[in-house]
Amino acid sequence: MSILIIDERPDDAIAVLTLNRPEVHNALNTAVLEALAQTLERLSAQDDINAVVLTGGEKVFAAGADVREMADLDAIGIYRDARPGHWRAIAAFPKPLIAAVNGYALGGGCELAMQCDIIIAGESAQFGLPEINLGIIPGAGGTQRLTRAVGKSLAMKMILSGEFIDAAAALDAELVAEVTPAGETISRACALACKIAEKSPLALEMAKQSVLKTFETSLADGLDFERRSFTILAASEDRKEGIAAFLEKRKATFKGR
Ligand code: CO8
Repeated sequence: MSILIIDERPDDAIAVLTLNRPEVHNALNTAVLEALAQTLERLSAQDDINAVVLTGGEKVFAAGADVREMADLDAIGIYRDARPGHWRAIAAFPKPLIAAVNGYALGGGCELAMQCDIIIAGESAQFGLPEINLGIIPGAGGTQRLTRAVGKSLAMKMILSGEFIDAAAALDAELVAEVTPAGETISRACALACKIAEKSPLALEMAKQSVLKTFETSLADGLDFERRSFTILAASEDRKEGIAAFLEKRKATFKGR
């Protein structure tokens, strides 16, 4: 059985990727991260896919880095590790990426969910960065992305104590966009992905880049980036089609040109 199940749905212009190492609670070893990075790189070049949903199991999204694999790495091994490259490739995916989280999203699993653009959580979801219990700290962006998502005090509490938060608290803290009833997380994430996938691929990519700039730049530079992206889109066929469809009271058909 594949460690990453890939379900491409070109009719809906989405793909659903499922982490599949249930025997170790979907622990993210190098092979899973490599498969995920390579799949996203391939999907980024595929015109019939405009959005991707990433999910795990019913009880566990992912319980973090594979502790057994990590245990054998010394400092030089970690320095030469292939995994940071895979994490960067995942972060560079240009299309909308939605995490559908049920159960535990811990350590690297929480970091993976936070690398997605939107998190939809089932009622059973639990988020945590328990690395402190192992005598280490988050190593795939957790200290940065959690703090930006939920603010300093809650991030400090979670990172310093290793305590988890449930789906309701994650919604309160704006770590997730929505909480769904049990059993509806993936269908809701797919419905949202389908809705997003109907939009102009160019506009989606530039909107994603512009929002992500918020975390990298000053307001002035971010506004400048947004303005340039807005201007570039004025040259697209999709903009003409979107405005014409609105004026003609019909549904737009975007081509990504
Ligand atoms: N790695 C490897 N195996 C794991 C992991 C993991 N992260 N999590 C669970 N497993 C395995 C267990 O060892 C167990 O295997 P076995 O049956 O052979 O003993 C099996 O999965 C089932 O686990 P449990 O029996 O523990 O199941 P429970 O339901 O009792 O508990 C928990 C579930 C709470 C999820 C518990 O398994 C747990 O606490 N897991 C570890 C969570 C954790 O510490 N995560 C952080 C890991 S460190 C990290 O993510 C750093 C990221 C840095 C990335 C850097 C990239 C460059």
